[in-house]
Amino acid sequence: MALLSFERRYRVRGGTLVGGDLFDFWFGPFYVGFFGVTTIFFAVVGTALLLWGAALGPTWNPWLINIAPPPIEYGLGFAPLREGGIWQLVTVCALGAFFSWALRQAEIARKLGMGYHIAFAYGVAVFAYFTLVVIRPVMLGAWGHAFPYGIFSHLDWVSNVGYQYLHFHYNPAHMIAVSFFFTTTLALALHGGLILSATNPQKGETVKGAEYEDTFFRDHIGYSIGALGIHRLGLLLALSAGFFSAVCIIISGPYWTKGWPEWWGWWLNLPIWS
Ligand code: UQ1
Repeated sequence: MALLSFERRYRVRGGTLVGGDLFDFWFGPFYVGFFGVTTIFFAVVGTALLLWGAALGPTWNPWLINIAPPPIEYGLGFAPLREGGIWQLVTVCALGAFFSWALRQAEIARKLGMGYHIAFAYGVAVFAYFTLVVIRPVMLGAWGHAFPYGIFSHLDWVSNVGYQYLHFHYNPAHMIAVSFFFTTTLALALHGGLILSATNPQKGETVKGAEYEDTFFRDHIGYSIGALGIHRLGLLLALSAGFFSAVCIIISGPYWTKGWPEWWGWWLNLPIWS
């Protein structure tokens, strides 16, 4: 496609949420907009803070750099920069950048007269992060319950919090989240396989269309969900994975403090076993 003639049709002014015409232009291939500017601002400041935190720490080994939240004793107050304050500022910048990015997606969709599905989908991932670093720590009364920013340190956090509940895989919402993650990969593998099998044929074969795709699954399992349906299903599966991930960590602590295997006592205590 001649990119420039395509762009002339779609690079139109208007539809901005904030800033009017001020940032309503493109920088090379990228739409700028008010939220493009705020994304860059928060991302640059947040990265600089992480580098400063690393410089204060004992190592430049990228696996071991650790920017930790404040100790529990600081509760929900501000902490000195070297004792979790940098983590707090990085978190403000991260949320500023993530919200800006979502609003930029919404603004671009608005300009093009499209739905807000992409901003919503991205928003669910941001929600999962927000539950870990804001909602759950606030419910537990201390920023120290959030996870640290570091490759190994955040893995250690996940491991420690998991063992705090004895065996995290018995968390029912975790079970649902994992099932959605696996089903998402199954759906995308089937969809990717189906599309390539039909539209990327061997030399000498012809490209097949939607009728072939539907017919394969009708022959195979008696049902085809359809070209639009598979994308609705994929979005639902992926969003549910993110949503139940947020639920499974929110209920760990604020609503259940014992080991997760013990939660299944309700099942063992049903009167039907006696
Ligand atoms: C499917 O039925 C379908 O419709 C033709 C697709 O669209 C191209 C698909 O990608 C897949 C994977 C299926 C099969 C999926 C189900 C849930 C029956």
